[in-house]
Amino acid sequence: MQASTNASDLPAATYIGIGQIKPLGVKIDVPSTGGGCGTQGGEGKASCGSSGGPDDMPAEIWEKVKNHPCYSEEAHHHYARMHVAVAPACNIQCNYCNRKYDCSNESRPGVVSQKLTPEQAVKKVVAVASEIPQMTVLGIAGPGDSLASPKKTFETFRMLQEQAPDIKLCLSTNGLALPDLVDEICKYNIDHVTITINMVDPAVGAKIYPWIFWEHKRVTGYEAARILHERQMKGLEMLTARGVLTKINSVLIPGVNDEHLFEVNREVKKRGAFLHNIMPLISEPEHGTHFGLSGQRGPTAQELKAVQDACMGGANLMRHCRQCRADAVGLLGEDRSEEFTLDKIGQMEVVYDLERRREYQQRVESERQAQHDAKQEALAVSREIDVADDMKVLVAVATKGGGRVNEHFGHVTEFQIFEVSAAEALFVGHRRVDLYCQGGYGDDEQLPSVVRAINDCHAVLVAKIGACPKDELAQAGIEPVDQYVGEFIEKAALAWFNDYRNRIESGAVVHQDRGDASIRQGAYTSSASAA
Ligand code: CLF
Ligand code: SF4
Repeated sequence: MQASTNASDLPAATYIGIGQIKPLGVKIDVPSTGGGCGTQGGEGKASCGSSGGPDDMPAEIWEKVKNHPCYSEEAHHHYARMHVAVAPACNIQCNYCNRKYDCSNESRPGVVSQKLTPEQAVKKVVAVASEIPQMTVLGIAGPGDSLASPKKTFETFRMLQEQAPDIKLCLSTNGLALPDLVDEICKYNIDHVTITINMVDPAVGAKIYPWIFWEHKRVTGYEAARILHERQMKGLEMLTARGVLTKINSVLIPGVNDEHLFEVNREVKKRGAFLHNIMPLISEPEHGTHFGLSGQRGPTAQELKAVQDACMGGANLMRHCRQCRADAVGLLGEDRSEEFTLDKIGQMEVVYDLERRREYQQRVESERQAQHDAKQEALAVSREIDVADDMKVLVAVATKGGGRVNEHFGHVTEFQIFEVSAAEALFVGHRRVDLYCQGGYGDDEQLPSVVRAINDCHAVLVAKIGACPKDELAQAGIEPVDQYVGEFIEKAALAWFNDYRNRIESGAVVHQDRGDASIRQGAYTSSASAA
């Protein structure tokens, strides 16, 4: 197992999570009072991975994932990550990429990052870590491929480790250069590596990659995909052998690799991948990509879920990816990069207080423990109820973080989606929407698009909602629920579900299946998310 200095500096905690966490963006005060698994062999329990807890995996794995918002679904409610755009070059071409924008393997088209030198990048990370104490992970994810610019990538990690040893290091790559750089990855204690693997059959790969740059020349077609595939598999095996946690990102491209991703899932599991993240293709003509211009569409919400569900039982699935940009800052689903431009950092008084970060994160741990306990209690109650069927429904939740129902319907830019049954309440995805509330008033023109985004849900849990959206949601067959304000999400979702079942039984409501929903395509601007 690879030695890790960055993870071991964090306080030992029983479970992860948020004490009196303050809203992101608020400076912390000095607290007055203290404040999966067999993953390496791919033979772990089905429950481990992104939704797993400390009981599902060896302690050393838990230490690595417990506060990584991408590797632990639970952590993503509480911990933030940031990216620095230090790696501009790329050594392959993907049909869903336009180099004008960031690498779509780990971000999305439509926004361009401010490129940084390693020195600028480290300065930025330290500034962000001082302001956002729950920022625990630095990722390098472009804007090209992190390993196509290895000097810049590793120099950034090296310098950061000296200045901020408690921050976990993470990188994302297409895998072509990976086998040659595994030693460097281990040398810098990079515990988390993502490889984008869209195929294990070069015939499928030839439809996704027009060329790669290999041994000083451009290679095209089947041969290009074959080389890429071999390098990806070799890199994954080498990382597994060294104890580095690997996540596999796959872009779901309907009609190209949708049926093939099941095989990808099995092959990466065999080689020890910790997680498999199946992401929707983002493809619009205005992005200028080959797929965008040739009319290749992305999947619907139900198509994505169906492929993810079909892969259950193989490599553990990540379903909370936000396809964030190469300079993203904040909780997954929010983007605070505008607050940390080089100009603004230059004016900040930066004090990196490791002790204060630890104390803050301990409060996060308490809150996470409370969320975990609340879910277990709610599940125990729910499982007592005698049910004859295995009904499952989707519920949309308005939250601004902390794992609670705490957002006004009109302020939502992203709903979290939970699948609820008598036996579980599981996060299964998110849906981006345009803000309904504009300048204090509801924008009725936005409502249909919001309804479309959660059209497959039976209810939406909110902290508050106005009369007009309430009526429109009800007419669409989605129940607006505002009686669980401030409650932990899973507890609230299970309570609503049990109440819903009671109403079905009493004849007060008739249960009906819901239709499909749309995944929002295109750019996700920081102004929209910050509003
Ligand atoms: Fe960044 Fe990626 Fe590390 Fe996370 S993102 S390099 S593993 S720290 Fe996370 Fe963003 Fe999805 Fe990536 S939500 S795009 S999976
Ligand atoms: Fe674009 Fe990333 Fe593919 Fe390179 S690896 S072509 S930057 S999507």
